[in-house]
Amino acid sequence: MKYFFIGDIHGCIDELRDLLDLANLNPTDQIVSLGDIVRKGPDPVACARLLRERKAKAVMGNNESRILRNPFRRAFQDRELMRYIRKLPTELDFPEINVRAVHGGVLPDGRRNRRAALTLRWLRKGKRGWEQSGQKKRDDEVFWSEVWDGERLVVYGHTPRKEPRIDHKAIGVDTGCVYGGKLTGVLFHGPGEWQLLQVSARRKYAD
Ligand SMILES: [Mn+2]
Repeated sequence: MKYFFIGDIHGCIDELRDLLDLANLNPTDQIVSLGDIVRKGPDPVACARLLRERKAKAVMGNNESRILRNPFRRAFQDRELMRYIRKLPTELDFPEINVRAVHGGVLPDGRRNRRAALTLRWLRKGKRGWEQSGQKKRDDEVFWSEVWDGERLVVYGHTPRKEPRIDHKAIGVDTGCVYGGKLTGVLFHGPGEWQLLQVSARRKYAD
């Protein structure tokens, strides 16, 4: 059984289909979305539907959380999608491959933290050690995955980059598909045995 973790989809249904074709999974393999399935891109409802059809698991992203908080963002008016989003956990743990899946990141103490799970990027040194900072880097701040040294390999999205970011104990796979970049997935054959798979965005859907 393999596990396939997919970065920020943002409604990019064509690229999601392309990536799943490329992965060529067996029916018993497990698909896991790393959150931000919705907003910005062309068809979030189709993406959520396809993930459900493939019995995918998913963690909540800050964009799912935003839709739940703000009734005016419930523009999809799709009750099935809203029900799906409401049930998403903030983290998923896969002891069998020693992986922890989260949208944003994990604080160095390793404790479950909803805010970090949804939005973590930069850490600053506080009185009691590292604490979560803002979404843009300032002086003396470090990206959380640079200092993460917990038991699990953390697979995450949220922070778009040209290429996936590989750290000692973390793999970041948001490659900005909705901004015209790539949709990236990481396929685990076993603990520590993984490969990156990517498809290019067919076009730029958002700035
Ligand atoms: Mn995000």
